[in-house]
Order: sequence, then C-alpha cells, then structure tokens
Amino acid sequence: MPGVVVVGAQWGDEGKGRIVDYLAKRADIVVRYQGGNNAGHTVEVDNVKYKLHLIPSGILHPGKVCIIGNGVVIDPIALVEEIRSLESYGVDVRSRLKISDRAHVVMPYHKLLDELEEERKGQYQLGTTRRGIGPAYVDKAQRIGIRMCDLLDEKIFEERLIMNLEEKNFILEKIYKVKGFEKSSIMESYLKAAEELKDMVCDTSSIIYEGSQEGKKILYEGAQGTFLDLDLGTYPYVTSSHPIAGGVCIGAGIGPTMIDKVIGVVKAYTTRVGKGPFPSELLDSTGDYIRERGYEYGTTTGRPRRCGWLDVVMLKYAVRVNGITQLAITKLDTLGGLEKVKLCTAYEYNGKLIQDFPASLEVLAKCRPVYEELPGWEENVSDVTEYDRLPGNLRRYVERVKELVGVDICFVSVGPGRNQGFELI
Ligand code: 2SA
Ligand code: MG
Repeated sequence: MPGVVVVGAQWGDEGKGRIVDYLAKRADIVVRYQGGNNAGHTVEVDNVKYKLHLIPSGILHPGKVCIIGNGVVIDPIALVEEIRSLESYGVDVRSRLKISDRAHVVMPYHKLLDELEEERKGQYQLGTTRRGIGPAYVDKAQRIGIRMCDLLDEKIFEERLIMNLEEKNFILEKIYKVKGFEKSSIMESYLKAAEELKDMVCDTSSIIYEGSQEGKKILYEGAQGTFLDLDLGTYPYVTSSHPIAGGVCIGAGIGPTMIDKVIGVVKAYTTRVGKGPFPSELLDSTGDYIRERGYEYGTTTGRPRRCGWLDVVMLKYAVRVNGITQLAITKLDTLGGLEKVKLCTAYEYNGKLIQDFPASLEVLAKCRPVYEELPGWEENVSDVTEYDRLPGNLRRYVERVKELVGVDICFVSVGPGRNQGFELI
C-alpha cells in the first residue's frame, strides 16, 4: 500500500478512526489532511477508549510517524492538551508527530465568531461544532490567516494578530455587540503553546514525498465525511474543508499520482450530527434503538446523532466523487436484534424515481426513500471471531450492499475492539 486514502462515505462518524487504526499497523506514515478539532475519532485499544481530535489515529501504533498536514486548521491549545492526554496514557507523541508549518491556526476569535454566527442564524443554523473551523478557513481564503510558521515567529505573529484584531474586534463590537479580544492575553497563551509545539513543526509535504520515494507506505486519514465536503457535500450543511479523497492532494501537499487506493468507510446504517435533510432518517423507536445500541453521540460535542437506514444512493455518489476502490463496513453489530433491516436504493421525487444524489437541498428534503427490506440477524454478534461464523443474514446484507454499489468490501466490523474486525480481501 504505497498511498492509501481512508475517507468517510457518509456524514462523518463512519468509524474511520477504527479502520485507520487497523491499517496503520502496515503503514509507515499516517497523515491528517483537512478539518481540525471538530473531528472526533474514537479508537479502543486494550479496553482503553482514546478520543482523538487533531492527531492521526496512527499515533496509537508505536513507531509510526504521524502528520498533521497543511490542509488542517490547528487550535494550538487544544493540540497541546491532546498531546498531554495521550502522554498520560504512556503514548509517545513528541518524537513521532510532525505538524505542517503551512497549516492555519484557529484563533480564539474564530471560535467566538463560530458561536455568534450560529446564534445569529437562528433556525438556519448549521449545527457546527463551534470549534472555530469555518471562520478559520474563511480567513485562509481571505488571505489574512495566521499559519503555524507565523505563530513560531513572535514578531510576525504579533504583526498578524494586530492586523486581524483590528478587523475582528470591529466586527465583534459593532455587529455582534460583544467585547473584542486583548492582544496580550492571546499572545501569552498562544506563544506558550507554540513553545511546546515548535520542535514538531516542519515542512510535512517533504517528509511524505521523501518517505514515498524510499518506498514507505503512507496512509491518509480523512475526518468528517463525503457529505460534509464543502464542494460535494450537502451545502450549506457542510464543514469548510475537503474530506473527500481529492482533498488529500491539497491538504497533504502531494500529487494525485501518489494515491493508489481509496477506501470508503461506511457505517451499516446512516448517522448525521447537525442540521440538513436526511432522506432515510428514522424518527421512531428503531432510530432510538440504533442510537442507543451504537452509542451514537458526538465524540467532540456529545450531541445525539440522527440515525437512519443505510442510503445506497448516497453511497454510490460517494464512490463516484472519491474514486472509492474498496469499502469497509462498520458497526454491523448495532443492527443486531432487528427483525428487518432496510436499504434505501432510490428516492421518489415528485412521483419519479431518482438514483442520483441531488444538489438542491430543497429537492433532497422532498425525496422519499425507496427501501429494499432484508431479514435481520441476532442481537449479539460481537463475540464471533470469524467472518464465516457471523449470522447468514448479516453476511447477506454485506453481499447485497456490495452488489448494489458494485465495489468490493475489504473489511467489516462488529465491535470497537481490534479483534472485532474481519479483513475480507
Ligand atoms: P463545523 O464545526 O464547521 O465543521 O460544522 C459544520 C458541519 O459539519 C458537521 N461536523 C461533523 N459531523 C460529524 N462528526 C463530526 N465530528 C465530531 C464527531 C462531531 C461531534 O466525530 O463526533 O462530536 O459533535 C463533525 N465535525 C463537523 C457539523 O455537525 C456541521 O453539520
Ligand atoms: Mg467522529
């Protein structure tokens, strides 16, 4: 696997962290390429649940180099906290983590603006994680952002901060009518974090390039998912980065010729945090059953996730826009105990059947799911240690997904533990 991408094929929380953790044992370098600490990857190792936000899940494998690429937006204070938390479990982070000098910094005013903007929008709010992600990417595109390399140079940092505060404090005070920020307190806390991070900050694109020239295996770890992509997701209910496979090139600083395989991770059902239309959503007791059994609550914010049946229309679209070569299906155990399970194979819109995922959210909101029903399987399958011993109906479900989507399934999981996943090819 010279260059393998792992992307979420839904709205995030597909279990990418778990798949990356599994694949990381064969990789040499694991790279995050977009998003920030809005992401939440839960990985369970030896009964310890690690919650990762900015650091690639590969960090839980001793000896692997982990990279936070230029496409990520970094809250340096949150990053220091995450490093320390991993260290408290005995994980060696500082010698293995490399942080791009080109990555943009999430500032305190980004977080406040994220919150204020959500409040202002009222019923139209996006349901962001309020981690300042959107405003940080806005500043990047507006070319006033502060990058990690700027943060490491006190004089430059101060200059950029003064320039930014002039604008941000004006907006905060005149438009939102709240108090602005003092330069000194930001300087103090950010420079303190910078001091802790500085030895890890470098040109990460060159580490990836040189590594790949030496034949090292590189794993690119997506955060969020296809339908949260700024361009190809359910706009405007999206994040401000590019979780899709195409985002890897820009966010890691590599060319497309360095990618060999794209693994799409899909949960056996669909979930979504935040607002926006969701055709196969279950607003009944089955939805509650899935939420409770699957513990579908946000890793970052604790918000309950909306739950629904697996949507094959979405999955086919994800295969197309990412160039997915293989699928990994997670959390099949969660659906255990249901008499019937359903797959959404098309939408009905204005009396017509449609198979393509629409761009317009007004159209999507009016799409009715068309279901194919399959028999369910027993409640508890998490102890099964071989794929062939899993219930026949569960395997039939996996086969049916493969048939409908036309892509091979390389991995399925029936629990969070490292021994509860099965490699199929
Ligand atoms: P933002 O904060 O600007 O990125 O929010 C914009 C939309 O993107 C959604 N979003 C997410 N959806 C699922 N999982 C995410 N990460 C956390 C997790 C979420 C959590 O892994 O559990 O803990 O709540 C994530 N990050 C962003 C968000 O809900 C908005 O719809
Ligand atoms: Mg998550």
